[in-house]
Amino acid sequence: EQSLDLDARYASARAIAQEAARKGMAYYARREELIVEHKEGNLQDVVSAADQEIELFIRAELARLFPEDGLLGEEGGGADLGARCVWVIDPIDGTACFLNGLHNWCVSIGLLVDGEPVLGAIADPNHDELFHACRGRGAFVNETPLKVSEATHVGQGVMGTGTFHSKGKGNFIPFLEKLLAEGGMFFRNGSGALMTAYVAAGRLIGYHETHLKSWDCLAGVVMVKEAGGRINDFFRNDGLLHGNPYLVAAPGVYEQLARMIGPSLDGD
Ligand code: 2AM
Ligand code: CA
Ligand code: CA
Ligand code: CA
Repeated sequence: EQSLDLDARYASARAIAQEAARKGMAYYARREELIVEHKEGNLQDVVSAADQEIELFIRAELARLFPEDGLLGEEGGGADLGARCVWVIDPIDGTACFLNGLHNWCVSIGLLVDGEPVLGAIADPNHDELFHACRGRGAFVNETPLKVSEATHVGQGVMGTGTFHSKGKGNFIPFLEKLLAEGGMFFRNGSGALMTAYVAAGRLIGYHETHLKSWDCLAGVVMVKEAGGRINDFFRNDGLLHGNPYLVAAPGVYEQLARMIGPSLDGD
């Protein structure tokens, strides 16, 4: 079996995410000048030159360092997805926040090895937080180790939740009603990657979206697992390419949340 330099990939993921986040801050400072396009006629699904140019930067760096690896990015699509290592990139997660001057956006870079999420880096330049994890080595924010919440009931903490893609949208209000009925509290900041990292950090007890894309969560999923959390069967049925319903949570509340969401969570 061909040897794999995971150390180099982990270090590069962190360095490139940080550098891309620095570039993001320069665009953020002049966000009012950026030309904004709407995707598929959805007025909320926005993309700017910052998204496109930062993704090109990340792809070029990864292709230069690891020319045999595959790439999948929100803006640039997939290339060499049959490769042993596939990078999954969201150049700006939280573009709607970014363009509106809300500080909740980040750069997310994750890596699949043989189809499994193995490492991730999420850089949030507004809060000077770099979340990162590599399988078997723990999860961190900057140098501090991460651990999921110890909550055993949804009434004991804050739950992340949201809905964006039209798929599954009808399941959102029923979930929210059940959460509130159980004494839960909800939070959303517009970045699926940061919400996922916050679960790993124990700031949120869990995070559920009725439908999420793999580039929103792949890097964070490694962090949640390394920090002791659980994830649903998100990658089933081509979830990597098309997305699926999503739940990450602390182990003490995972089952309770999965029951509230119902069979849509891991169904077809
Ligand atoms: P994006 O900024 O990379 O498009 C889940 O909420 C995901 O949906 C977010 O991580 C975000 O990724 C995307 N999204 C796009 N527009 C959104 C909006 N107006 N509000 C919330 N999420 C949005
Ligand atoms: Ca987007
Ligand atoms: Ca995203
Ligand atoms: Ca994005």
